[in-house]
Amino acid sequence: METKLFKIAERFQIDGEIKDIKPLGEGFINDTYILTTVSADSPNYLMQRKNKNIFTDVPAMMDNIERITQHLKTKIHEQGGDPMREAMTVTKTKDGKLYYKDEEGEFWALCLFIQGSVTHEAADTPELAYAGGKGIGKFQSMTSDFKGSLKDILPGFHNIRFRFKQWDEVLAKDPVGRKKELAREISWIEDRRDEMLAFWQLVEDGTIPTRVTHNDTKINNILFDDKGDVLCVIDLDTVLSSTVLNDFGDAIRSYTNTGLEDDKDLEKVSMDIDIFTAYTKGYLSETKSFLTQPEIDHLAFSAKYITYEQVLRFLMDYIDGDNYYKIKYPQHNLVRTHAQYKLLQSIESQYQKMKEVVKANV
Ligand code: GN1
Ligand code: MG
Repeated sequence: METKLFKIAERFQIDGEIKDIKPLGEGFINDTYILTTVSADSPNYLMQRKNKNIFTDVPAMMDNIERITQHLKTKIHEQGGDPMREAMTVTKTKDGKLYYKDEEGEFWALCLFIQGSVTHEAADTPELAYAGGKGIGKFQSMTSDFKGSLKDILPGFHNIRFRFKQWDEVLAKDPVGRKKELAREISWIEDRRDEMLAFWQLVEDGTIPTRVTHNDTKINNILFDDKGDVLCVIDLDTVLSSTVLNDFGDAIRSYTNTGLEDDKDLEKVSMDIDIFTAYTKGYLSETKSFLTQPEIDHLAFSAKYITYEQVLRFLMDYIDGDNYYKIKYPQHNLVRTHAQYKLLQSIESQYQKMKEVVKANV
């Protein structure tokens, strides 16, 4: 594997001599490596094999990423910031492409590793949550005047009508016979179907506008500096045109969880209202000037929406026989389903309070 990785890396415009390439992190979708160079004066890189089963048009995805990062860099430059540290930089291949397709048909891409940056797996403090909220808010604010159009590389990604279509198909098929043991879990989804569709209807009829969105705003997709300030937003694979509410909701799903996304101990899982408050304050400090009233009115709801969608997606993958998410053990997707449902219940029970927090910060 090592030699193969070296061979692939050599296709790219790397500044310096490669020292080693090691696996990094635990993404569910792509395989990520950190490429270090020999000299301390040369940068290091993040190298990824993009999951071509999920991203069926990697060239279009990389094109989206490049256009957004170029837009961000221009903005950052105008505002006197450092475009190399405050935005991701895609490293091209020696023949000027944004990706390399190997002999096996796998797609690879490289970006610069930002020296001194750190990631967090959990928002342990309100300060960190506030900084994360500001980070996503800034990303949305800087892209709010993006004029180009993004290719829809993941049709229906956070679209619950589309997810129900997939859901209905998977349930009708029940390919591995798991449905019979899951009546309770299935009712969690069905009981809320209308409520979720009513929200999505507002996106479909334009009451809630569509803008540039990140679509995977987990805390580990933000780079911080060693002082805890946000440097930049990474993992732009899912940048799409959608509602910014998805980004807010997904961040709340990730930041405020007092347990793990796949916690087996449900006692540990709940929504921390202090973390919610801090994230919301940070987020709105950057976005309240351009968000519309319908967007603001649905911020708290978006946390329910995205967490619900995640329950559905994990459960659907379990019923489907575990084809989408990487799993570590046979029941993993079911454990994830239960943990995310516990989080959803906690969000639902604190919903009024969440709405008040939003109101107090606009
Ligand atoms: C996936 O790429 P990663 O692991 O950050 C998924 C998200 C889910 C998340 C659940 C393209 O994100 O939508 O919310 O897992 N990404 C894709 O943790 O499906
Ligand atoms: Mg990620």
